[in-house]
Amino acid sequence: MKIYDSLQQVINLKGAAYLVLIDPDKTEEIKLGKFVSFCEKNGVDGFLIGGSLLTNGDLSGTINIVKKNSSLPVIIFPGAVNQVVPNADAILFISLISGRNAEQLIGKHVFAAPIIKKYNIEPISTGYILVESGNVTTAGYMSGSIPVPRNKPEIAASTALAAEYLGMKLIYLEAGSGADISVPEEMIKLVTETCSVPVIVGGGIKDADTARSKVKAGAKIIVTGNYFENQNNWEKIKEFAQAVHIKESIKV
Ligand code: 1GP
Repeated sequence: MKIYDSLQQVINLKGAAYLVLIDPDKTEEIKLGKFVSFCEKNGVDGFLIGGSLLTNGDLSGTINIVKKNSSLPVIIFPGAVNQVVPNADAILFISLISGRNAEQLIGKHVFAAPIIKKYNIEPISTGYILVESGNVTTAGYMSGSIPVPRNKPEIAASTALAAEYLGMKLIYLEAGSGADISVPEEMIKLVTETCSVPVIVGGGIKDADTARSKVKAGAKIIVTGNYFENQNNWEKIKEFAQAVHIKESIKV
C-alpha cells in the first residue's frame, strides 16, 4: 500500500495521524534506536525525517537506524534537494505556496524529481504554508519568505484551496520548528472547512491538549519535533498519541 493511502487509512480509523519529526542533526545512534521503538509502542503512526537546515547530520544513516528499530513509515521532510536519499518510504514533495519564490515553488523540484524517480520513493505532493508564529523560525529565515499573518485565516484558506485545485494531496500549516506559538485553531478551522485534502499542523506543539485542540479544529495529521528531543519528555508520547487519535478516545 502507498504511504499516502496508509496515512488516509490511519486518519479514517483513528480520526487523525500522529507523526514525529526527527532532525538528523540532533540524534545519536543508541538514543535514536530506543526512541523510535518507544514511539512505535506508544501509538506514533510514522516519522518525518529532515529539516530546513542540516549542518552535520547524516540523513541516510538516520533513516537506516529508524528503519532498523521500527516498522513505521519513514517520510523525508526535505529542506533541500540533497535531502533526497534512497532508503525512505516516501517524501513530502513540498512546494512553499505561502511564498512567491519560484525556486521553492517549482525550481528545486525540477532537480529533485528525477532523483526521486530513480530511487523509486513515493512523492507526496504537499502545499507548505508558513504561518507567523511569534519569532523568526529556521524555515522562515531559510526560505526568505513572509509567513501568512496569524490573524488572516482567509489567506491561508485561499492558498490551501488553490493548492488543492493544482492537485496537491496534503496541506502543511507550519508554525516552524521550535515556534513560540503554534498555528491558531481559527486558521486550521477555516482551512479545513475550505479544502478537502488532509491538513498537517506542526510547529510549537508542546503538550497533548494543544495537539487535541488542533485535531478538534480539523487537523488530520499532527507533527511534533522539538518536544521529544528532550528524553525527560518521552513518557508523554502516549498521551500525545491518544490526544491525536480522537476517534479512539471517543470509542472508549
Ligand atoms: C517543524 O512542524 C514541525 O517542521 C515540528 O515543530 O519541532 O516545534 O515540534 P516542533
